[in-house]
Amino acid sequence: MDNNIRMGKYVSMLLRHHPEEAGIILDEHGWTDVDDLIEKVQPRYPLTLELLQELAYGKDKQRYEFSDDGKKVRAVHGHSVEVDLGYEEKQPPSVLYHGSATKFSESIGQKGLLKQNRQFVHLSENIEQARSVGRRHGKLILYGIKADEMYKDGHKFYRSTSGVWLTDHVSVQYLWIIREGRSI
Ligand code: HQG
Repeated sequence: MDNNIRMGKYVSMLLRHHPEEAGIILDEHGWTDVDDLIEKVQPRYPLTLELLQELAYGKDKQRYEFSDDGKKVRAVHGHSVEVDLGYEEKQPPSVLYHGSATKFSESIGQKGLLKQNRQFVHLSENIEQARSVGRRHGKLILYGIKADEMYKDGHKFYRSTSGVWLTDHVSVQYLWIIREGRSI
């Protein structure tokens, strides 16, 4: 694996899951001090401000954001630690997508999409992004989500700064499997 990808995974792990691993502190909204983060990562990876900015605005999607004064940084989605990102509830597009792996399909067929270790279930506006998220876990299975129906039924959605949609749970009635451009 490319060293910058490894470094990005490490920084994401700190900002989303285990800040204590490097002794950084996240405030209640998930922010941490940029200089402190760089200093605490450096024994392991040659992180600089420029590299942190590159990691933040990744090729496929944004992952971190900086405060207006540039002194703080936080992950914009993906957290397992309890933080309040302050995203406003928002009406989603009529359809959203979720990429997963076939090994999970039986369980998803029974329980719907669960947030597992994270604070939210993560959904994509765009099918390509859902594909690449799903492939991380194994043989891809793609789900369509009837977000308009969920919203009408009172489920809450949040759009992260990265454009990823967050919700608490997607029950089976709102899901369908997408196969080769056909739906079943
Ligand atoms: C699956 C990354 C069994 C779910 C990504 C997924 C995303 C179930 C896995 C963001 C299930 C959890 C989040 C059920 C859901 N039974 N398995 N009932 N319900 N699952 O990594 O959505 O790229 O926690 O389908 O790109 O894959 O790092 O969630 O396969 O946006 O910025 O359980 O994290 O962001 O896996 O990924 P994850 P995810 P970055």
